[in-house]
Amino acid sequence: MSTEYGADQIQILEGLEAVRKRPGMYIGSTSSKGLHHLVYEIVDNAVDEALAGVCDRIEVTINKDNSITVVDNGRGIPVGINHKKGIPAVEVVFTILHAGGKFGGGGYKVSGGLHGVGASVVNALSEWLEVMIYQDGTIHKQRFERGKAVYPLKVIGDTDKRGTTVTFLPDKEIFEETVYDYEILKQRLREMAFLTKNLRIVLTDDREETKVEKEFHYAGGIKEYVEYLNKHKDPLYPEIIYCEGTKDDVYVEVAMQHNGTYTEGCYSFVNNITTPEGGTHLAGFKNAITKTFNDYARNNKYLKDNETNLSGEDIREGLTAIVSIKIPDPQFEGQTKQKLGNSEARGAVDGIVSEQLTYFLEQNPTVAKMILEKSILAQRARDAARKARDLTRRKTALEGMSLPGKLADCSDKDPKNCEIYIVEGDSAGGSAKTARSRATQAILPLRGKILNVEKSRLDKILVNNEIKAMITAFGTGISDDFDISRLRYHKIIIMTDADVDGSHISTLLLTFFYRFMPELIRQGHVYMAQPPLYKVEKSKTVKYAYSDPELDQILTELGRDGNNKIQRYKGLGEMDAEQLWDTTMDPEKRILLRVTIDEEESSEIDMTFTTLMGDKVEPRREFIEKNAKYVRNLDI
Ligand code: 1YM
Repeated sequence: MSTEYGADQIQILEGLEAVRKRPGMYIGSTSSKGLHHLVYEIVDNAVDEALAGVCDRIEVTINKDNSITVVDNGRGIPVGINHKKGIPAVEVVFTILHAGGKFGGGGYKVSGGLHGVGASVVNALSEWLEVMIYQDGTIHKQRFERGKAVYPLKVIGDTDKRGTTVTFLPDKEIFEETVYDYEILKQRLREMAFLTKNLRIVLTDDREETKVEKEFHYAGGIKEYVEYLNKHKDPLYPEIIYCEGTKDDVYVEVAMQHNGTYTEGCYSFVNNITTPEGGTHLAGFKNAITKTFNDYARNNKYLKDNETNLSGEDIREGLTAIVSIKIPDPQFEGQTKQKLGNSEARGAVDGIVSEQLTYFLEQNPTVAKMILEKSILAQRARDAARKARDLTRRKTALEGMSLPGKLADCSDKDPKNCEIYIVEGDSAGGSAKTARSRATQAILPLRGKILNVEKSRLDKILVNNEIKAMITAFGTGISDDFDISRLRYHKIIIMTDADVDGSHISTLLLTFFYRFMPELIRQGHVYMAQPPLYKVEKSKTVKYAYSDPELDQILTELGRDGNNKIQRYKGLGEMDAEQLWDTTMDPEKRILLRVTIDEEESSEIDMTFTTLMGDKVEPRREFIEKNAKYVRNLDI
């Protein structure tokens, strides 16, 4: 047992104590998100081995007790004594803060954002952690509890294998949530496998009766990633355009393909970490494709001398792209430290993509033709949309704000106090108008289904009456014109029936907001109302249940003696104004769910909207079946 504490060890313990005191500073949060970050920290070290070309298999297992085991077949963390600290290197890795960045340098260790803070943070935030190293014929092991070594590194046997195994149990004293979500890990591990060609990642969930196992292995790397993202969209051409090269020490890889939709899906990564806010690498990419396509269009007479250039947005309409770079010393900027700042990355991506894309277009004139024809249509639609918008803008300027006729506006003019209910159907809209608190609650009833924006361009969307009504009521404008400071209500509340149609309308509305006014969601202005599913009456007592378990609980409370009258609400229309107020609109009592976007998962969100709202029926059915438990919640 190591009971003698030298000065170094005291320092170590103080370091890890700091992590336990302020975990948020090291892993972002102690919610489910932070909990999952622990896994990525350990997996990142294993992926670094794969990037170094000395590891091709990583296994991640969720154990029955919600501990996590990560196994790799790399070189094994060094076990020799680190001379500076006087303890084995592996112990340094797990106990010294910021030792995540490898000593000696070299390789592409990530040092920005929440990542790369390393194994010592995971150790500090784990009830216990065990590491085993298979190296040079022997197995070494060490165990830690809340960051402290239980015993010094020891040899526990012989082996002919190579690699590192880490098992840890997140500390219940630290995390609000300690149950791992298989789906969340699955998504991130799939992404890592796409980004690291030829790495095999196996995820196993051992908590289930019959264990679940999934293997990710993509020989095509990011080319296969683009194929996957376009799976439910119709590709415009069969080829995946691919550029690769190294310039100024920056390794650049880009894969792209257009599809028939009107939305852009460009995702960028630095050293395998997603950069939702982009940065210099993404800017270099966008610049390269705008310039290259315009040059090609001029040289090949798609654009006449007197016609204006295609804009970047026109060219990126329906484009799915992955931009992935590896850079030795990434600098992250911005509030969330997720935006790449290195200027050499811009030049490297721009140079490599410009050169290789020019060559590709010359070799593939039919593909070039399809992309340019689509871009030119996009340009025309954008012009038409701009004219339509200018017209409405001039109108409002001349005639003052002309709010939609169906809107029952509130009297308070301070947006902070105001909310707008978007209500499905005229009859529910009527009850809501009677029920509301006139000072702060506005009601906008929508008739029937709104336009599916996933299948239309902006010019079509702008003539749709329901959509026009929302845009004018919100006051913000739309798309490039959007200005959050003009928002007239700080709460936008979607209120639909608790059935399939209602959830379809909610999804249509959310798709519209997500595609054309994403800031509304990002800044937390969009909510879903939760109408009750049941009303239970017994003599003078009236109770409402918002879920089946709640109904059960209420029936137990009231006594199950046959005198309970249960009414199942099929729609908002079945409630009178007073009931609607009591259950769904009274700010004192109602339940509102705030809609949020996890930027790190935007490629998955995009897939979900395409699956739900796109043209293909089969993937939609699959999605609904896979997510049946959620759909059932909506469709009782
Ligand atoms: C399941 C987690 O951590 N694998 C892992 C980590 C390291 C190495 C190999 C490694 C790196 C190097 C040399 C090097 C790390 N080593 C260090 C440090 N799997 C997991 N596999 N030899 C082995 O980068 O030079 C930190 S991580 F700092 F000790 F070298």
